[in-house]
Amino acid sequence: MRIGITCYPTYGGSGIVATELGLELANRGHQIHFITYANPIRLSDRPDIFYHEVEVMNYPLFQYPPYSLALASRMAEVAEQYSLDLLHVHYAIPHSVSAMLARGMLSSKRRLPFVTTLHGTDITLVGLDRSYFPITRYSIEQSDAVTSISEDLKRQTIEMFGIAKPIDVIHNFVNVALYKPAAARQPGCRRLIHVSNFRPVKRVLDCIRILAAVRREEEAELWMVGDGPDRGAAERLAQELGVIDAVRFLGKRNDIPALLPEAHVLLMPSDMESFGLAALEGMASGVVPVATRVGGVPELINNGVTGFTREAGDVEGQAECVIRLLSDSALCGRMAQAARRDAVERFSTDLIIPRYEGVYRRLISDFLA
Ligand code: GMT
Repeated sequence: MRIGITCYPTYGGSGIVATELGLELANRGHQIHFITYANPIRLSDRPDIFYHEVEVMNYPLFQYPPYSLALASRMAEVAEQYSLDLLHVHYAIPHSVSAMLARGMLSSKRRLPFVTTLHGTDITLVGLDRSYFPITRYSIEQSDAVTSISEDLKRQTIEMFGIAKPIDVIHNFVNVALYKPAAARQPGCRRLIHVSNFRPVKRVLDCIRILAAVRREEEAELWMVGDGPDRGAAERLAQELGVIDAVRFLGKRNDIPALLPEAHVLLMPSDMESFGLAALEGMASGVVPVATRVGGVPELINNGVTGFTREAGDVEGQAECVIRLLSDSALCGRMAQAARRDAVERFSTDLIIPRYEGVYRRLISDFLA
């Protein structure tokens, strides 16, 4: 199939899923075209994958450059030039609106169905904003197929938007050949890791508080991977709580598969996670997640078996889980193995990518019918 993919090519989870999906689909022989404003991260040099940049012309009259329109034009142009079979857009706003326009622009010449994948904050935060609510609902309803990365997000989408359209749940996936436990971890290492874009929804300050509570009982250090608005506050809090020497802020990194297996425990104290891709990548790497019981996280982490989940904001509870793991290496090892096994058995690319291919085939055959 010839597939156009649009996403936010940034460090957010939806961009990572879209890029990994494109790579995996290309491995399976599909022709993949990324249509975005920048080359997506994790898109290694692959001559078989096309990248079409969306350029947004600025003009003094435009207080807000109309990116959605430039994207729609580019989508239509690429679809026509390369005879795309479909578009797959990740994150509803504004990508599904642009895809809807592109489909309309081409309708007299060719059919261009589009799939919208809902990732989380496109529904739970941004989509609910008064200025975006009606257009988000409309563009989801107008999509030829809709997928959601968890049952919880599907439920929320139906409840909040009253969507009648069928939604296929296709969980996030992980390349278990790339994300795998280290052959041998540094002996005596007691390392916690957090990976995110440091937005308020991630509660990065809780990572620092958890570390401070853990260090009252156990030696531990924390790697903070990523960057974003709450990084400065996290650094200040680490100073205040006297743990700055035990925290390393590593910034944005492209070597996450190499970093993860260097840790024992992954912290994901978010206020909301529609799925929690970072925790899944940790599990595949043999790192036990200690996370919050929010959104789709319970669909991923089996509390007490493949990781621990506590209420959002329960810093003491999460710290206790970390202490249990660090003080009982047999327990930590058992849970790390269970987490890895679960990632392989339920969320590996081999299982999940065919689900997307199934949606594409259904769409194309519906259109041919
Ligand atoms: O939260 C992020 O890191 C970014 C956000 C996005 O849409 O880019 O992530 C969402 O999508 C990820 C991939 O599908 C999910 O694993 C995350 O749980 C989800 N984040 C939230 O719901 C807050």
